Amino acid sequence: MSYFSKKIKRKLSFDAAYRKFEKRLKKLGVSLSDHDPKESIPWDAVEGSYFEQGTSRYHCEQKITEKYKKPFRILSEKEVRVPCGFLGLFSKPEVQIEFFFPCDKNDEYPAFVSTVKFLKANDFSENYIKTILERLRKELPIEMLEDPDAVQYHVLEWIGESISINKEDPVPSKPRIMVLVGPTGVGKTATILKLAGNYGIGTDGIPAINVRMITIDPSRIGEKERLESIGNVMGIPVSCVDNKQALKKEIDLYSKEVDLFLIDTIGKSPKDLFSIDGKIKYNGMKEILEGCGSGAEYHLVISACTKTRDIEYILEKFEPFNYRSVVLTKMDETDCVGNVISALAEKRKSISYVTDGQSVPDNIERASVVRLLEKLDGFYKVNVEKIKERFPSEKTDRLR
Ligand SMILES: Nc1nc2c(ncn2[C@@H]2O[C@H](COP(=O)(O)OP(=O)(O)OP(=O)(O)O)[C@@H](O)[C@H]2O)c(=O)[nH]1
Ligand SMILES: [Mg+2]
Repeated sequence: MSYFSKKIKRKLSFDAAYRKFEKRLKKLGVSLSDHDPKESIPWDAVEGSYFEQGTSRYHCEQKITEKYKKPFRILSEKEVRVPCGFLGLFSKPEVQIEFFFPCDKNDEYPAFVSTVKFLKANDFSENYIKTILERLRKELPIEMLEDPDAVQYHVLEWIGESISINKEDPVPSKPRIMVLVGPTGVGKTATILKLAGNYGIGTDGIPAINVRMITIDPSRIGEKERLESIGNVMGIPVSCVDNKQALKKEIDLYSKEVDLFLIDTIGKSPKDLFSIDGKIKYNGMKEILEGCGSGAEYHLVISACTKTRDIEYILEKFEPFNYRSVVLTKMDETDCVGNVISALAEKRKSISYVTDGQSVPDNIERASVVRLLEKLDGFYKVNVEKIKERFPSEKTDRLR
């Protein structure tokens, strides 16, 4: 590409832009006082000017619109000669226009303003909002930016695409061993009981499978009794172990008859997970869990009410457990799930189950994109059926 045909793009100071515009108005015989006030440029809002070159003014306008997707105003237009032909010996005319973007925020497309409002209201992180706005600018044609419904649909579609759902193994290992780890009080034990109830009792005509619950926190006052008393009601046995060998022995002993082992663990603050030298301590819990063998699936339990920064911290600190996905609890206690969606998308983690209440075994379901999208304030303003078609649930039953 020759020097002359390269696009010239430079920023001028406000004063320079002002002087150029004033000159141009004079040339056209228009004084600032008789200039249409509706058309008048907010002088204090001129950011600096830019140049674009094309075969015609219309061509330049098209290029600017495509490139920046925001309103602009033209300051000047002139003809330039661009070298062409053999060795650039000839030249052809082109149009060069000088333009600027008014800083007035209200001049932004309403679609951008409403999208930011929607994402902020739903607690999405700053980074996530930036990424969505970038996609709006890059991927939607200008006509679509003027259609609020189309914009809202695409924003929801992109949010949906950023949610990753954990894929179940088509043929689950036998026995399947699920271990729930996570911070204190997030609902690990409650989730174990809900899973045990749904898999062990069977739902909606789906036959029950053999389930056994194991807690590795037998010393905790009341926790073992809680599991045992609810386990008794549901007819699901519970074992208690406190070391690696005992856990391995328990699994080996029942592995022929049990289809699913659900392992409840000790809740700990992520701050207590590591000693100063960075080694995992966690009261030896990781070591005890080695008794599950290498085929165990780890799921990290997180409350949906946690702040984005804390979620990111928890996701990171529990990484040594090599968890395959996240169980989101307490969805009933919050109306904002943007925090969770942002953090999980950023760390590329998938979700396996969501829970939404204290009732055992009812308040649990397999995670789905639509289940999370429906929690967003403003979801029902879009074409819900179209979103459901776009993100169909893989399974029709509740958990399997
Ligand atoms: N509202 C609501 N409460 C829940 C949900 N899941 C669990 N809980 C409640 O949260 C509280 C803590 O639940 P647990 O299951 O004891 O939490 P945990 O993670 O086992 O706690 P630790 O063992 O102490 O770490 C209990 O009162 C549960 O009933 C949920 O989805 N929604
Ligand atoms: Mg517990």
